[in-house]
Amino acid sequence: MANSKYEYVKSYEFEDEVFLPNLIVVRIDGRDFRTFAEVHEFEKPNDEVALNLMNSCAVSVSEEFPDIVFSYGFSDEFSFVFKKTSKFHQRRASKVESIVVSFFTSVYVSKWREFFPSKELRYPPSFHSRVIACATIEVLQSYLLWRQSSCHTSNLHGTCLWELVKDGKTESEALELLKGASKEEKNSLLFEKFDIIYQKLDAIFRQGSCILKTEVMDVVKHNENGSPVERLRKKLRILHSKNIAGRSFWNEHASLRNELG
Ligand code: DGT
Ligand code: MG
Ligand code: MG
Ligand code: MG
Ligand code: MG
Repeated sequence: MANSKYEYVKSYEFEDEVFLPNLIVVRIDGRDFRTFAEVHEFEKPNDEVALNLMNSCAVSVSEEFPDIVFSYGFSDEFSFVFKKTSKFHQRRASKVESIVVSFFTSVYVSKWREFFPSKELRYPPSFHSRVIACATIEVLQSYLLWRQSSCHTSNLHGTCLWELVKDGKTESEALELLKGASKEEKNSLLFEKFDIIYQKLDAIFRQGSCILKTEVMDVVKHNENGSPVERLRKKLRILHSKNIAGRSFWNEHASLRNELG
């Protein structure tokens, strides 16, 4: 009903445009995934299939919304970074985050069977989301450093915890043992007691996953004489890089800097 006398309520909508020069980052995170992982018998501390499902959903999100130029995730979370000049939904935080989180969630459900063909999805998962407005690329790098350190900390802790439990401790005994232990102490516990060199564990667990657009030469067709015709194409790649906030990562991916700086 256009011009209805009730339309004045529209002016009560919450104004939440993320103004330039801020970069828009959306982080989604599984709601009560502790229970979800328990009910679906995910491997502890890391279920590689579940992580691959998360990564595959993040790739779908990046394909669906080309303004997303970079994303980083581990455990039950993913952060999506929009290019600086994005005008996606007039940069309205509530619109942007709700679109990302609802799309991610429905892809998670649709892909479940592909990743867990013999595991029933017992109940519908949900994810929460928030927007982080990063004023500069340096703030974004600090944000990424923070998330990747959380990945390290929680993975190191989780690896120790479940090794102790496998070794016969109860969960609360193991937690008590790990209370206040430093990173170094946890590393030596793994090495001395369980023969595990933490640095040798799979990078996907230690570093998390990032999704980047990279330019690759793709064969688009073959000539009559059989020689391949190549074109430069943007392709999404999943990497488990260390120190995604560091200089060498950002030098290596200079095009990212252009889209974000
Ligand atoms: P929230 O986010 O506040 O609603 O609550 P949670 O329970 O999702 O807590 P959060 O996000 O801080 O931590 C993620 C939880 O998900 C954590 O309890 C471990 C669990 N989780 C995530 N990935 C895996 C996995 O691969 N295997 C197992 N066993 N658990 C996982
Ligand atoms: Mg969660
Ligand atoms: Mg929490
Ligand atoms: Mg989480
Ligand atoms: Mg509508």
